Amino acid sequence: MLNMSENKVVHYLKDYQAPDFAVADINLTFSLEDAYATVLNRMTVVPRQADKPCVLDGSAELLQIVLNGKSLCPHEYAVADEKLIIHAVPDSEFVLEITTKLYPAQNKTLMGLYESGDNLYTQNEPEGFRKITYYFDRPDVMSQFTTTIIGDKQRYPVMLSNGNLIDSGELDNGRHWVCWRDPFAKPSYLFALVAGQLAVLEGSFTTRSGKEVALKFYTRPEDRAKAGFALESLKHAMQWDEDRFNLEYDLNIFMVVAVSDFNMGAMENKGLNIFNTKYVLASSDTATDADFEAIEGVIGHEYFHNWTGNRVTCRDWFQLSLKEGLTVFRDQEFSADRASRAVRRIHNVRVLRSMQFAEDAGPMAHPVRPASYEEMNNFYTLTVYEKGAEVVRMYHTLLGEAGFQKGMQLYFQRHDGQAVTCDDFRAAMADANGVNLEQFALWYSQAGTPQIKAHGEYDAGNRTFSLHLQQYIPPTPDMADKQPMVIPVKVGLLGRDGTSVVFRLADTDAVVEETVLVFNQAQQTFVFHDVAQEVVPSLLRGFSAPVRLDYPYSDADLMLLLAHDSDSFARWEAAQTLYRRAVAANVVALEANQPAPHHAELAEAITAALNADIDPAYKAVLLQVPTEAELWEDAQSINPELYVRARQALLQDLAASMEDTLTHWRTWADTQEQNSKHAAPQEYHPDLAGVRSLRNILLQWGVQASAQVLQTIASEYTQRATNMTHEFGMLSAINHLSDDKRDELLNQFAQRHAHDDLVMDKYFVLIGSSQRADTLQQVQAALQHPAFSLENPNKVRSLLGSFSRNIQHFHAADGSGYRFIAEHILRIDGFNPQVASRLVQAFNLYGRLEPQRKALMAEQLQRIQQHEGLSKDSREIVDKILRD
Ligand code: B3K
Ligand code: ZN
Repeated sequence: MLNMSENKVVHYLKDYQAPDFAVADINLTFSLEDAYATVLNRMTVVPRQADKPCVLDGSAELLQIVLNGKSLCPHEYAVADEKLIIHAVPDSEFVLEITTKLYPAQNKTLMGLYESGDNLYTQNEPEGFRKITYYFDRPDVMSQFTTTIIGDKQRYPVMLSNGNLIDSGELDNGRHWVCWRDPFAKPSYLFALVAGQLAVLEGSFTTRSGKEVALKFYTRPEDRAKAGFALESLKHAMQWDEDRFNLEYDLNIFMVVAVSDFNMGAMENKGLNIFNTKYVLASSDTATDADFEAIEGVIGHEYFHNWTGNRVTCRDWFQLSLKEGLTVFRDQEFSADRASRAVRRIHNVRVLRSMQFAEDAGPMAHPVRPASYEEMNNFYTLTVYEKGAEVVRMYHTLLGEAGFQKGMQLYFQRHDGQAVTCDDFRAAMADANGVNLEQFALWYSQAGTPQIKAHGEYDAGNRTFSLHLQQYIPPTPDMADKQPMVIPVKVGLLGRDGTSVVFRLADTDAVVEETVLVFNQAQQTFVFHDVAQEVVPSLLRGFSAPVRLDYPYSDADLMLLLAHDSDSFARWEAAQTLYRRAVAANVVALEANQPAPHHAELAEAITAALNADIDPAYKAVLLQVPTEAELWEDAQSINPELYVRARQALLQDLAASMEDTLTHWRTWADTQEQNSKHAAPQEYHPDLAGVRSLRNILLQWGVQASAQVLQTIASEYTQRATNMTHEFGMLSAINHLSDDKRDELLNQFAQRHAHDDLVMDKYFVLIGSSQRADTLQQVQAALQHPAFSLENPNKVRSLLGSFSRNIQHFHAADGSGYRFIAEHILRIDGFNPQVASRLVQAFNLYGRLEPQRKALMAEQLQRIQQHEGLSKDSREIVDKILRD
């Protein structure tokens, strides 16, 4: 049922119904003209039940409908609310031919078929295909697509679609045609078309069964040389999927097209991935090491979708995490197997905790499998992706690598070629391993971050350590009362001297150093036997579940874990907890108008960690103080600026105590790079990336400790700026300083890279995220910069997105930040609702703000809500926020 109150259409998971029609095959013919395109869609439709009206999704200009060769008269069909209803269709197979007319140059939504530069691209997930033609635009209708494209040879020399090129030819008037056929049945959201003037970088990969796959990367001609790293990443991904998941590529060609106007990162269309240029193009003088890593990760992610998403797809959009959570888990594992597993894990946890936990604690909280939505585009969220990946990781933690792979095999055996649900995935995991995963289903249906309260005691007489755990899942707007979940808690024990202490669990004879407790009741006590000495537990190792865990450690316990824990996550987490406590103490002091306290012991502990014999990339993450969102967690009546000041005060205090250590390691990092055994040390390489990430965070701390560091940066700038990791690192370190030198260097940067779209994005990020007092003015000025465009999502995300996350300025006490962002949301919403509604989520903290800011924010939210013609995308979000 649809809920039509307030003119809203709400879609509910509980209302799912199987489609009334199947499509045996679909033939699309695109004729590309100067100012428009026509699309002839000829499909063979098979009714699954008699007497059902044929309802197709679509919003394109409709030119003609032909049913079994006979053109339909207007009284034989109706068009309304993005639906085409054909009143009477035959009970058995029939052929439907629908012609539509599209205007790609005017399509600024970047969904459906649109123009960017002079080329044409598509984006159809989740519901873009209905902008192209009338179809059963839902993922459980899968069909074989054949696509013919006809266009001018000069303007569209390259014309691509899914599958294999089966034919092509010349026409009169300088036109030509191509025909592509995809042998694999797929839903409409995986359809893609690209046409235009594009250069190609080619490679090849031989699969384990000996099939040679042509790899083709299409870019603007001037960008071709920058696609080399992405091409190599693709080969690594293809190899890895064979080695780790036993999955081989299935077509003879794999194409990637890079486009600069794109609503998201990339799209896994069958055989024809379309990518934001940001995740394809890189050279070491224009891309940072982090950019290289992101490219490898996203190339992997989209490639891995070929099996987890395309071969087995989602029954409906509520099941999105079936493909996204699983594919994020796979790309995380790919990156971790490539290099620095420990640091990658920490990076993923940091994103989850600072962003997904915030989502879970706000108005948009929803389960990994949402129960309802108004606009599906709003549900491509951190919860579906990142928490979804944690849910998949928990199967892995509970079943082990071998058990997990058995589950994957059964999943493909059962469901290859089908559109299925998260329950089907869970059933495959359970059945392949002969285990019951009923309770595990709650991870898909209950929103909110579970909280674990833990405490423990050692009994010297019985040589036992008892760990008491209690779980609580906070209410979310969609659900008040929650059931206890299955939470894998990985645990080890450390003695007072920092060594690992072995133990035995009650039901076994095995003496072990580590175990995964299956915590599945509201409260539970786990007893560790034969524990030889008093211990400090190391909990939630590897971040074994997406929960908050609170154990009453003393600071000394945490320092012990920080110095000795063999689990790299738990060791890092000890430092995070110490930082959190220190900032909390600063908040209390600042609130009482007292100076923030000095944290001498913490400085000593961090110094010792820096001086320990550990990987430089790991040292770098140890120096990351939790983000403000992690610091305020689920607090109420938040004054965001107070947290910025308290965090800043901690950084200054620690940096001042550690100045010599910081300088020492910075010099060390320089020597490492200079004496590197790598032939081209300026290029991306995981080892050097680790060294550079350490150097850059040391620079950030260094700037806090001494003004001298700015001078050093200024004097070294030109020489180091040949490498973007250094250049961006230096600019980030000085970005908050009010010194004129900062502006000078930033302007120099903008002038030097004016021609490079992706580097200019970095310039806009720096402007939008600065803590300088004049940031809003600088952002306003940047809107006029010739490289800026409100129509380009990368630009909006760089400048306005970063400003909306700039705690100090977005939450300025006078409301100027809220007003500015609201104004721009309304400008963007008129032509690109998806980008606008992302920006609306900057206001998610509304319900938890202190009263004055809350009132200022309410004004702007109401202004958005009352805006005439507001998109349903933005409306869904703003309504939810104001209800909070
Ligand atoms: N599946 C796409 C995301 C589509 C987003 C639509 N708003 C990319 C990905 O997750 O791989
Ligand atoms: Zn994905």
